[in-house]
Amino acid sequence: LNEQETIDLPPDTGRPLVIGFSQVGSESAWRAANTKSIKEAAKQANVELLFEDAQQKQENQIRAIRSFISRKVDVIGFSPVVESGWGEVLKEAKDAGIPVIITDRSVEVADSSLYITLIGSNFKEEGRKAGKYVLDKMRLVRGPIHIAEIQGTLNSAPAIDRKKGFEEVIRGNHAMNIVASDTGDFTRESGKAIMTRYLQKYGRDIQVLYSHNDDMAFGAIEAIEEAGLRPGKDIVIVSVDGGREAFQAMLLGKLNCTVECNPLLGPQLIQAAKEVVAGHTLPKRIVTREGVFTKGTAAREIENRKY
Ligand code: GYE
Repeated sequence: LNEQETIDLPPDTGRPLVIGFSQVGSESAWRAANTKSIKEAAKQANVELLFEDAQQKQENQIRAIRSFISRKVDVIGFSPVVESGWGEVLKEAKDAGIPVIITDRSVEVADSSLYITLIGSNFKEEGRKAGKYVLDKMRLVRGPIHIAEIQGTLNSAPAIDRKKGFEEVIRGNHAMNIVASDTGDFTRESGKAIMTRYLQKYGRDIQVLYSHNDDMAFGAIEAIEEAGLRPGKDIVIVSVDGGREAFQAMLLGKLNCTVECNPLLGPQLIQAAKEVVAGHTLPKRIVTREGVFTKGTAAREIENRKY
């Protein structure tokens, strides 16, 4: 170790770092992979992790954060289910001198000093990537093109931004029309229910489905098959996340494209927590690197999938 590094080391308190983490829920395969990544990274680093699953309810997250404050954890981590309504509880953490690291979903707060950093994806960019795929895929089809959208959880950062990014790109082509856009909860169940309703209302008029995550797309695929249509053929389907099951669906020809959203944030979270406790300054935003995969590249890529 050189001198610089020794100076930066935290005082050795003789006890492991304690992190309280409030997770959104267990709504999707993405979330399961994210939870596993965080737990494994904590274990590997010998960090004591207090883990709470909020079951997609903001009040549960606020309660968990308050309990972490009263237990005097070293660092609080959390993935906010919705964007707004965090000012008060984050102020409580700040007043208690506990640094907060946000992962995955962003918060909307007037005072950005209420958290240290946000580690996660650029959801608007994911929406743009999905939009670009649709523009390209449908370029030879005569318009108007009817697009159905299944949004993620109402007021969640990924639902807001995946919608915005997608619209921004398809707006450039007047043939593209979003004819239906309902809010689901990022679950397979709600994806199926919403798609069933869309099909009852629009039937064969829907040419494209944009789903804000894989799980809702899988539910929609079931609904499309039950209606006697061929997912991936009669309806072009693009989703976000890029989990293994999406690759399997692409290999079966039922899903056309998935935009990657990497859930494996555990190592970065633990690293950031250690650095913050050591007194290092972190960038306000740490963005994960991601790609786009289609039916054409699925066979080559599926072996590399870690989630
Ligand atoms: O896309 C979805 C999950 O916040 C990025 O939440 C995450 C999203 C992910 O339920 O599958």
